[in-house]
Amino acid sequence: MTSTIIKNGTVVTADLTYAADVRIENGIITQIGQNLAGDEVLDATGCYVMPGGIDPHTHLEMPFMGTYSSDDFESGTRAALSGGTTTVIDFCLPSPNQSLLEALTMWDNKTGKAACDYSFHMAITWWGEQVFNEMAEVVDRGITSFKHFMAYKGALMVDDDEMFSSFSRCADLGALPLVHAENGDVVAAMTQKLLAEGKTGPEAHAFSRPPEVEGEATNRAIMIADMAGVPLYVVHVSCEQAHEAIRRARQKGMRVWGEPLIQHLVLDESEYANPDWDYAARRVMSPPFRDKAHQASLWAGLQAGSLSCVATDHCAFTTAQKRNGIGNFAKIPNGTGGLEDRLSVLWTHGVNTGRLTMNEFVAATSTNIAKILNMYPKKGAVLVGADADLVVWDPARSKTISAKTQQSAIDYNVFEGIAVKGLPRFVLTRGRLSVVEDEMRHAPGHGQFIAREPKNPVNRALSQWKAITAPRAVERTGIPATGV
Ligand code: DUC
Ligand code: ZN
Ligand code: ZN
Ligand code: ZN
Repeated sequence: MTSTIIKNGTVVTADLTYAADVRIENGIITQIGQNLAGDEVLDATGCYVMPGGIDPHTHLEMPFMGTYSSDDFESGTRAALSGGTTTVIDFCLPSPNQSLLEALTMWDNKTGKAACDYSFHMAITWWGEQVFNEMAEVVDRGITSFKHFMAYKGALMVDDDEMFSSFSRCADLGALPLVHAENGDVVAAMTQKLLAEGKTGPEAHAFSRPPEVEGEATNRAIMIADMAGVPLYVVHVSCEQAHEAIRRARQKGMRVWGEPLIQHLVLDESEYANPDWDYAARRVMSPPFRDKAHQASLWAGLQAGSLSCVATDHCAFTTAQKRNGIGNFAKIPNGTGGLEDRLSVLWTHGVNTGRLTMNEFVAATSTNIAKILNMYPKKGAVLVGADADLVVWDPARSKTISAKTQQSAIDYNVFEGIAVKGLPRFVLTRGRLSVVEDEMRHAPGHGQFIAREPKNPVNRALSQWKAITAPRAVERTGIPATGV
């Protein structure tokens, strides 16, 4: 059996930093120690050997707002690998009334050229007995997290009764509910008002979804999760109001996790004031970029541990696609890219500034989500037996981010012009050397689906805690909650 040795590096995990060599055989880490020898040697002198990044929030080739996001599993996973991300969790999005299992087959069929491993979250976009029943099968197929959109009224949005029914079902299945927390009714009303006032440009997108709509929905989702007795993961936390709700819930003993995006951490609402329509529209996403006070809140949350994982919500649309919204901001496809720049931007603005330790960086980009989604220690770890998804991180390499050199299929980059210091020297996905500095050596099709086990704990505010005397049975039958 051939072995690869990553030599002379410093291993950095979520809890330890130490000098060691790492042996890889058959895609697995088989030894960590001193003075290891093997067939192929990768020189990590001056570098940190870290678990590859896990992006828990991508939308690859997703049908959305009348079009498809432009990075598919080929370009998307290539972009991920180029920046040191070795696993992506994508959203399977059934259309209203579509079978979850049928949607899953459609998503499976998109992944043939994935170059890194991937998993799915299943979105609950409608509710009924069929969805209730199929959720068990989805869990059996290794998809143990269910996303709920509290926004996109008339399209993806679920009501509170549907959300409570689905959260309760998640509790019974040991699955984890996720929420996109924005009050979709209020967003829809504010959108109509702005358009009626003639405010049709991309800057009005931000006015249509102020922090309050996010704070309200985050609070509501947390309370509904508490009543359903299930943990909750809040995606793209962009503002203090949402962060505050998560912080308070955690302080009460509730298992609630928050995910800021790298975009919200470094880009702010002044981007929408750019008079160039294309420039501003390329930055239209939901939730929108916020002012700097909200950014400070997100950084504080990462430092203090009230926010857990940094993601991208990578949902890339070309300028031509964005132009569908000329004359009506509500028709600009929502989404930005970030998959290939997440690690270098977070390292530059987090570790190099002293806001995050290297270990906190690993926790926020890889290990925490691996634990939350039950992929640990197969993913998110540098341990014997773990998948050799590794990034050999060179803190001295630098570049200026530019669309000209990116892997993503779109024609711009929201981080254009940002200088980063800290980039991969090597990236390995299940032992396969896929990136050597700027050179891509990835293999389309190498990526595998990662099935996950259900095991999420009961969630209760401490104020309501009652001892549970027997483990909760996994309920696979029962009367579907009504409330369609
Ligand atoms: N927000 C976006 O900006 N894009 C995709 C979906 C979402 O919730
Ligand atoms: Zn969302
Ligand atoms: Zn989103
Ligand atoms: Zn999203």
